[in-house]
Amino acid sequence: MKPIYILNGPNLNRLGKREPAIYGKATLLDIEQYCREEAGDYPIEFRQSNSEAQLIDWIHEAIDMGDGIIINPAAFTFTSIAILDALKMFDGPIIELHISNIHKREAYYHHSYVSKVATAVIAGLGPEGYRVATRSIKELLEQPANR
Ligand code: CA2
Repeated sequence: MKPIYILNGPNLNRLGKREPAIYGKATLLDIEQYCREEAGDYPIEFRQSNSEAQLIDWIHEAIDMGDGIIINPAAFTFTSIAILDALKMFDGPIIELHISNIHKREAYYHHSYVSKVATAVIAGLGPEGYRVATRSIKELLEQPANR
């Protein structure tokens, strides 16, 4: 069993401190705990960075060492062809995750580059979406085609 990489993009280290109506009250540490509970024996690498380059380096690490990727690229979702290119090299399942329903929001949140390579997209379930994503990626990884 190789780890599931759970990667979080810019500003998500501030969760729980501002805009609880949109992003909920959970901190990123709370969310990491939800993922660990849901992952059980499955190893997870839970990380956050405000830097696009760092996220790309972690995707490269996941290409070499990981079974699956859950990624909330935050604002890079809508801007980063570099993250898209890195994710294209990953062979396993990729779940794109957003805490809010990006499609209900301003037009600049409507076009995701990452969706082009995502196996599945979860948006609008709040911090609970991370539990759903962790459960779902484990189920995807049980399917022989994804291993
Ligand atoms: O809903 C999501 O998870 C997002 O990926 C969050 C991003 C936003 O750019 C995406 O459209 C949707 C923004 C994260 C901002 O993080 C905050 C953290 C604490 C308080 C306010 C914002």
